[in-house]
Amino acid sequence: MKIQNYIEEKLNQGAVHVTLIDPSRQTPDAAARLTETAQEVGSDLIFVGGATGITQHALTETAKAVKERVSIPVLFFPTGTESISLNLDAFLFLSLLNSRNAQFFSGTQSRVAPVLKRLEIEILSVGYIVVEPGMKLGEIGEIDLVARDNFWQAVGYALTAQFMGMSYVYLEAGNGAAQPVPAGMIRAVKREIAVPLIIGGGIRTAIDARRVRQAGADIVVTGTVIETAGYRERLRSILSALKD
Ligand code: 1GP
Repeated sequence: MKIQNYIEEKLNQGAVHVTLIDPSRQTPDAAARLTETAQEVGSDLIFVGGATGITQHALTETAKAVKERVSIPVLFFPTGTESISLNLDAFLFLSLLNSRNAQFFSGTQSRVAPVLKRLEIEILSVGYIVVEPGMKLGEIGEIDLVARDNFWQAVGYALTAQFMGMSYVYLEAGNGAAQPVPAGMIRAVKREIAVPLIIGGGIRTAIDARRVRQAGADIVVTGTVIETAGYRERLRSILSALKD
């Protein structure tokens, strides 16, 4: 089944949860074990990627180890990194809509697109919008961050993504952010768009997860939480907040 159809089916049943695994943070084997736990507690998808410091070797080995261990789809999440993985189930074709640098908007993508076409890799096109604080991605992506109280600007970018024909809108507060994207902003964007809304960055607790879900997140991405002690229980409570 195509990944996009899989996501659509999952969305018909409720919110979708994604576990993000950063290959620079642990060995491939540890990454595989973490994602296996994520699958056990109910995660629907795995993203492999991260903003900085990912070597091609770590990425390839992590992608391979994770693929061997889990049966849920594993997607490549190419945020800012030069490394690339072509051996996963689909490729998130992200355009950083509020970057000042056209390389992040369409430049890098234009170099990889012919390869993706020839390899017949499934593409999920995503309008990626970075909201304060933006963290490392905000810096390396040369982002004009959307201010946390500027709901209208977030709506403008989200509608831009939709009008450009992108399949998903992704509001990102940044990996390791102290707080998720504000609920009011999620609500404002969700009211306006017709494509699924992905929310990531700073979601660590069941309360955070419930808040973003109730505000309108269709797909919720967590990363850091899997790197902390007691991650199985934390993830389990996030999943029950999203799925109940
Ligand atoms: C994915 O960058 C996020 O969108 C992950 O952020 O590590 O803060 O969960 P956290």
